[in-house]
Parts: sequence; structure tokens; C-alpha cells
Amino acid sequence: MAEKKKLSKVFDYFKDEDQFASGLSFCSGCPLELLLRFVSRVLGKEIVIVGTPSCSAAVLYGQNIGAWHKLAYYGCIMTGVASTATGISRYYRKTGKDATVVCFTGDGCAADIGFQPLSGAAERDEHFIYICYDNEGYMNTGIQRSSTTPFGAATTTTPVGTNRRGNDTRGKNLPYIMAMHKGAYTATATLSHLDDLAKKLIKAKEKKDEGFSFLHIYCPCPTGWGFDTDLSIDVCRMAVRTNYYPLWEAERGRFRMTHRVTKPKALADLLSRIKKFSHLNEEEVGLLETEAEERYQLIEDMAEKWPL
Ligand SMILES: Cc1ncc(C[n+]2csc(CCOP(=O)(O)OP(=O)(O)O)c2C)c(N)n1
Ligand code: SF4
Ligand SMILES: [Mg+2]
Repeated sequence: MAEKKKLSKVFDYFKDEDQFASGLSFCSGCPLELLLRFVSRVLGKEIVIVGTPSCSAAVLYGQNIGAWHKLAYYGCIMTGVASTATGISRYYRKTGKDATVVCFTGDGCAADIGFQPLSGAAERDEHFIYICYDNEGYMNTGIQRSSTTPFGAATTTTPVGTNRRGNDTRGKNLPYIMAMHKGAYTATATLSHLDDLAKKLIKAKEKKDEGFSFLHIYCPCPTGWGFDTDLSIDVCRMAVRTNYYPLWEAERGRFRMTHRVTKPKALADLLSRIKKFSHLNEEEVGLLETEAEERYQLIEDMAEKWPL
């Protein structure tokens, strides 16, 4: 045991044994597998997951009559996740059962199709955790654009050709929008920074009695974005190091940067690894760079003015 502790402190956050079968049915290299295993090991097995049709559903629903995991799971329509979780968590609170309700959905559900009930639950400060894994598109139905798809990205509904150069709108800053609901806890996290992710999961669980928590996880998709399957964690790390994806947390409208990047790497280092950005010219890369700088600076400014 002492030996294990020396190996990595990330294991110290694990509360329960792995609840998932080996050989899950995700694409090769999909970071969703690590995310699901990690979330349930840190939060523990006394959780009820509420999910939707999505890439995660292939594992969370089970296949035929078989299950991939031993957790309690409720498969919900995409418009009803946050309202269903509201009902389940209120029932547990009324009956005194100490279970944590965890919504687990993609960006298409959180930012678009299920956004209204999510916003409502945050505003009412319901007692559950909402985890959005953001792969910047509707991956399960064929890699279509969602409102978090970044400017310039090629998807099947924003193709690159004679008349189009990928997505022509700017991606929605979903975690910031959620933080401005001023719920109990909001944070961003990704899979290259597991210590940071574990601390944020634990904090969200601790805040359950206080109110609503929203965790936004940057979750690259090798199949839909076009990068080598062994690069998923590198892409996460590069997103943090280039300031493309700032790591921060907020409580009731007060902000803290949890990983400050003072000398960011060039954004081109990240974009050049990903096929969906491979057509971008210098000017378009510049636009994404400005966008990333603004996103990072926004949190720095909030943390200075309203520190946590
Ligand atoms: C109301 C509704 N609209 C559309 C669909 C079809 N649909 C099933 S999965 C999916 C993609 C969901 O995207 P996201 O939530 O980002 O998860 P991902 O597939 O990227 O994991 C869609 C649009 C649906 N099931 N319900
Ligand atoms: S399409 Fe992307 S998000 Fe979906 S399982 Fe495959 S790699 Fe994962
Ligand atoms: Mg998605």
C-alpha cells in the first residue's frame, strides 16, 4: 500500500474499485473511457448516473441484455436530463438516502438540446452534479456541429470545400455561462490534469448539500477530430498549455484559476495535431488565438475582481 502511494498520488483519490468491465465499446483512444472510470472511482459507487443518447450511452446503457458496469444508471431523453435528475435527487433528499446524482452528457445535450432544463436546475440550485464532457460536436450521430464547435472546425455539417471553410460561428463558452448562474460550484477540467480533476470532483460532491455543481470536461475525440489514437491525453495537455482550455473553478460567481499558464505555447502546436483544423490559414489560426486569449483573460479578470 505504501508502495502504491509512492507511485502516484492520483490513486489516493480513489474511493471504490473500478465499476466497469474491461474492453469497453468506445473507439480506440477515446478519452471517455478514462473519464468514466475515473469519475466513478473518485466519487465512489453510491452514485446514480443520468445520461442520454450519445457516445457515452453505448457503455452506460449496456448492450442487448448485458451491462458494462455495476452502477445505478437512468437513461433519459436528451431534453429531460436535468429535470429528471432534479426529481431523483429531491426524492433521495426527502427519504434521507445519501446518494449522489450525477448527470453525464455530451456538449450537444448540455449546450443545445438539454440546455433549458440545465439552466433551470442551475438557477434553482438543485442538489446534483452535472458533468458535461465536451467533444465539440454531436459525435454519436455522425460528427455534426454543436454550439460548442470552435470557429473553423470541419464537421460533417460544416465541411471544408469550395464554398465553406468549416464552422463559421464561434464556440459557446458553456462553462462560463454556467458559472454565471452563480450555483454552488462550477469548474473546468481535463484528462491530462487528473489531480486537478479529482479535486474538483470531490469538491462538487462535498457541495451537494449546498446546491448545484457543473463540471465541464474538455474531451477530445480522435475519430471525429482526426488525430492519432495515442494522442488523446497529449491533445488535452496541449489545450491547457496553449491556453486554449483554461482550468478554473467558481463558487457563487467568485472565480479562481486552478492552473495558471504564464508562458503559453503557440496555439498552432495544438491545431497542427488535429485534422479538423488542418485547412486553416494564418488569419484563421489568428482568430482562434485571439479567442483563446480572450477566454483565458476573462477568467483572470473575474478572478482578480471577484476572487474565490
Ligand atoms: C431530442 C433529441 N434530438 C436528437 C437526438 C439524436 N441524437 C442521439 S445521440 C446525439 C448526439 C449527442 O451529442 P452529444 O450530447 O454531444 O454527445 P456525443 O455523441 O458527442 O457523445 C443526437 C443528436 C435525440 N436522441 N434526441
Ligand atoms: S466518436 Fe469520438 S467521442 Fe465517440 S466513442 Fe469514438 S472517439 Fe469517443
Ligand atoms: Mg458531443
